[in-house]
Amino acid sequence: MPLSNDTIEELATVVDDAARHKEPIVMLTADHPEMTLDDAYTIQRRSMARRIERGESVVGMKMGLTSTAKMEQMNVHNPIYGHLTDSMMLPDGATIDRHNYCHPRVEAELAFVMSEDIQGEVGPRQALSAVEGVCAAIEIIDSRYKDFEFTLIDVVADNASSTGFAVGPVLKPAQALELGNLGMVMSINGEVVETGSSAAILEHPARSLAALITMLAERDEGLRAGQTVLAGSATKAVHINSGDRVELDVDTLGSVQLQVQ
Ligand code: 0L1
Ligand code: MG
Repeated sequence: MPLSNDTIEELATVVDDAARHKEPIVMLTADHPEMTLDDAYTIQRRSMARRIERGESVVGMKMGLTSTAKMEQMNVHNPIYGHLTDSMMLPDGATIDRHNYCHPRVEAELAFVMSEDIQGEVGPRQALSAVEGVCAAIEIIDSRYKDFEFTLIDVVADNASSTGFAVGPVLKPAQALELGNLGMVMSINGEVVETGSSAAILEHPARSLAALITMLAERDEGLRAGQTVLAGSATKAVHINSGDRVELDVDTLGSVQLQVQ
């Protein structure tokens, strides 16, 4: 049986407060084992509604758990999505404060910038036709759950751990670029910590974009022109600490950096 509206609102407040105050919480399914994936996506949307009431705006979406490495790390088999707000956007080269996070990690990603609204069940080619440009991106994920103990349903309710992202220069048009097998190298303080290929992002980043649009269609939603979409990580997530300089280089797309203080 789905959770009642009151319980959904209560749990949306719990995850929203945890993200706002950086206070880790016990996974929601511990007290609500009956929670479904659909409930979790509703909780995610209700927690976004709370952010919007506080003045934030949704600037895009992210795909999560897209690589085999990440799926194995999480012991799951399907990708998920989350919402990105303007408060999560960081300029390329930004300095972030480690103390503003619970247990932050970074992921090596690609991002799409949409040129048109798009909604419905689409394939990769159609999804790409609504894209203006593409860029290298670092995502910061920061699960709000204590000791990283959570199920897939908990992660979805917690907006897929979304916390921050920075993108490099946007290259256009995306359709003219070969995106299927770009080398991706993530370094911390000049030392390579993860290497991968864009092929690891659901086999092709455009497949990830199409999967997102198709999942959103289940709720009669779509993407809007101008939104940014993080296609998902090509590698495992890496913990960051004060003093770290994180750099991601992507073949032909260029690089993006973050500094942790
Ligand atoms: O971006 C993602 O791949 C979602 C990660 C969610 C789980 C985690 O916090 O590791
Ligand atoms: Mg990610």
